[in-house]
Amino acid sequence: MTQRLRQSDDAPSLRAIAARFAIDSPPGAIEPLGRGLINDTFSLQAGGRRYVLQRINGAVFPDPERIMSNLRVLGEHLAGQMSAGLRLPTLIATRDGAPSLRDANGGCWRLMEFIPDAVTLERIADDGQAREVGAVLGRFHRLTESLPCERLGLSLPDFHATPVYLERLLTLAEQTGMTLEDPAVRTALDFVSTRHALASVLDEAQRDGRLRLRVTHGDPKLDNILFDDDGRAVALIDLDTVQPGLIQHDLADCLRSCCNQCGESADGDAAVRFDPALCAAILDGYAQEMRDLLTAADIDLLYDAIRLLPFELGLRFLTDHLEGDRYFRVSERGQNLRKAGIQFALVADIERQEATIRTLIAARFGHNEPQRRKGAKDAE
Ligand code: GN1
Ligand code: MG
Repeated sequence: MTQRLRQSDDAPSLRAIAARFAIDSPPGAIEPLGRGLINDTFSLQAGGRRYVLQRINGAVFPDPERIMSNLRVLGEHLAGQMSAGLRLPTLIATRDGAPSLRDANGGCWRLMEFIPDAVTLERIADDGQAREVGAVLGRFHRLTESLPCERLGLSLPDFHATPVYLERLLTLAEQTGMTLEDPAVRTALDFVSTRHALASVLDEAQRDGRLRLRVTHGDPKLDNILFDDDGRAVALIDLDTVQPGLIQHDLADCLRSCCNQCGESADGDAAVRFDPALCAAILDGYAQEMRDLLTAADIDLLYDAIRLLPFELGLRFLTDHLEGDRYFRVSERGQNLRKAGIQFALVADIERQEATIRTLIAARFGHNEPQRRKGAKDAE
């Protein structure tokens, strides 16, 4: 079971850990930071500057040092291109010059600069912000297009292997007959049972060569995008899952997060809905950066990806509920089950709007330039 830190319990040792990093001043106030579900993240003040101290969840990431080496490769690649409008958190080495350290319990810790004058948004307020979201993700993909993705290790193997998630859920459902008495679990499993084929749609396209691996962020949800005072999306944070993957996973995951204005927990009364206007604006921003780098297959699989990503996250939440909430942080029992239902409601709304979404995609990426896109495909 994943260990969780409570700041009150661990404040002195947090300070001792922070002091092992190469910062000029003694560590000051340390407080929990953000809404992440996996790692333990803290804000650290020291000498008038602010930092982010983080323990990487060793139960999730098999080799945390690999994350750090990926970040070094990515940082070096982007170093010359920072004027291109994309900031990433700067890593601070330990006093021994290592990128991270292990505590007495084997926990892996790292320290980053807190990106100043930039904030996350709880929800997108208008199309302008949505366009910015698409543009910053597109910029990340465009700037990393020239970084051979084999230079990155797998920080989280099978992270987007939806068929593996599905198989695991079905096996679990078979074994745990008892939990099926819960009508909400039953409803969720019924929803899944009519959509088995969906799980393999991107996997197959990658295996038969229609899609190729590229550098991906892995978690471009709204919480991980920073905006400056002028409303420009300027930075991507939470880079643990940067690894070779499919850009469709990134773009669709971003749409999954941003176009559901109720949020993943849907605390209010409003029905879960995939907002097509926000989707259009995000695709506009993304197309502005990436249109010329996409093949016909990249575009053809976009709708399927948009439907797949909430399905995949729903599978993961539901599985975690049945396994006893071992992966995603929850504040109460039943939360993962409720969150699975919200993701499945999003899938259903996307299915209802299939024609609209396909039209939005076609309008931005076009089916009217076969010559250029054929050329791009031949060049692969
Ligand atoms: C997890 O830890 P956090 O909150 O950044 C998860 C993502 C999910 C996301 C849903 C490594 O991210 O895949 O999309 O929750 N990260 C991992 O909020 O599993
Ligand atoms: Mg994350």
